[in-house]
Amino acid sequence: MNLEAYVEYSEEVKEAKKKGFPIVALESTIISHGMPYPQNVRTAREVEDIIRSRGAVPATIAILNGKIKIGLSPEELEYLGQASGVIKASRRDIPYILASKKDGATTVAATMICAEIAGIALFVTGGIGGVHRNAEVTMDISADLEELSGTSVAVVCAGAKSILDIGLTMEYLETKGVPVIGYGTDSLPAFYTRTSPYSVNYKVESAKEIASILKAKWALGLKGGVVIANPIPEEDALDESEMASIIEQALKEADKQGIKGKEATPFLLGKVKELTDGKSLTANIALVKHNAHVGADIAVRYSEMNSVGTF
Ligand code: PSU
Ligand code: MN
Repeated sequence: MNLEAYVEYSEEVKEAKKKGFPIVALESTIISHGMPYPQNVRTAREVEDIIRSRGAVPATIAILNGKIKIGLSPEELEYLGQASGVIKASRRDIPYILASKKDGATTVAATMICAEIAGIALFVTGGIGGVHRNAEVTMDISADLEELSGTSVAVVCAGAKSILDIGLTMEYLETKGVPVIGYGTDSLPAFYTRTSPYSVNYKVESAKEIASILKAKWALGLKGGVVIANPIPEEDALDESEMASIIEQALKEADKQGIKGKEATPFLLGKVKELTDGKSLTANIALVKHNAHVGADIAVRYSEMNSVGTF
């Protein structure tokens, strides 16, 4: 299969691949649809720097002018952060965007696909998509969950946001055989808050332990992803009951305006930001940075384990 027509690596990532350095993938929907400019570009840069400072190489993934980019230049990042008309790209959108030479910001699902193509095992983001509330009527279930079932990339996130039905999201992941590992926590984090009424499958305390879980899963040929749920730092967490009522309000507003499909998640994120006077954005930035730190540590351990060839 000749992928050269579709996939392009940045110099930094090309070099890292050649030398066998640990690499961490980053998504771009969070940049184009998840945060406003200029905080989006600044955060993306800072997240990349955190990954470098922990001894790994960042690879922000997006589709630009019909090419999948594994690693973005500062100019490309800036462009993506400001451009309008960038398509939110999940699995189904990739072929059209490539063929029509358009721009696409990759979701968790699409970033996992591109990371797997690039041979990158670790991926850091803020929150994954999931089963939306009322999905028994709307059937709105994020393609992120399907991707986690079959694409072998581990995703570090801050758990599932309560704009989703967290319980149904956990059930779906169980059905699909996706492990949900808590990093230092028994409780599944709910993005803005450190806990939720749901438990993770397993609590682990170190990056090394997570790396051995990944190694065991993929050594056995158990295809698919792993969710590594890393709680937002204590000092950045938002108040649980306040967030619950704000999310209710955002969901009502979405319903009133008839927001559906791929617009739902960006709309809800924007509404929550508005209703918290920007506090949700500050929390979002803090948790992504924390995830970058943890994700890089796991990538370094995973890479050590594989190069030494021990169990
Ligand atoms: N959750 C967030 N921020 C985000 C997203 C989710 O807190 O930016 C983005 C991610 O790119 C995720 C996508 O993959 O939304 C899920 O969209 P949907 O629910 O339409 O599948
Ligand atoms: Mn959806």
